[in-house]
Amino acid sequence: MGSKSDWDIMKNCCETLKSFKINYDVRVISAHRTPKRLDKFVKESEKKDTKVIIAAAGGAAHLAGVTAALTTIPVLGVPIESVLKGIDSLLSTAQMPAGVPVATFAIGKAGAINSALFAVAILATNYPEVSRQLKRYRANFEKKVPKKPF
Ligand code: RP5
Repeated sequence: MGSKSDWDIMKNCCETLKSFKINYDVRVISAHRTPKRLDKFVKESEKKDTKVIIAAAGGAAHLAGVTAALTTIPVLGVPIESVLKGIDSLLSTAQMPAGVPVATFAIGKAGAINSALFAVAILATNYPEVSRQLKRYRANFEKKVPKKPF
């Protein structure tokens, strides 16, 4: 995430990954404040055979796009709420010119959780146990939705 201030939202992403027993690492890395740290992180991620990178940032949110430019590891972008209510973050993350994609999620908590679930779905294509867990999660999810509103 681009700042420590993003953690309150991004902890929801980590909790979701944890619930699927997915190994993850959490860093504060800013594309504009710590560009060298970003470059180092991406190089290390490639060496470690990291499968997915989730990048969360707010405002002029270029973290996901710059990360995607440095690697072919799939990059999932989470726009963080900002003074413009996250619309700036959403557009900065989603509106990548053709050639370097960032899979972009909803602003804030929903995006944080869904980015984790999407990472799980990517992993599920190669790891049958993860696929089973995801199917179980969806089945339970459905049970929680009441059939009537009263
Ligand atoms: C972005 O600027 C960060 O991702 C954060 O959402 C926003 C504000 O950062 P702070 O000023 O709170 O560190 O780069």
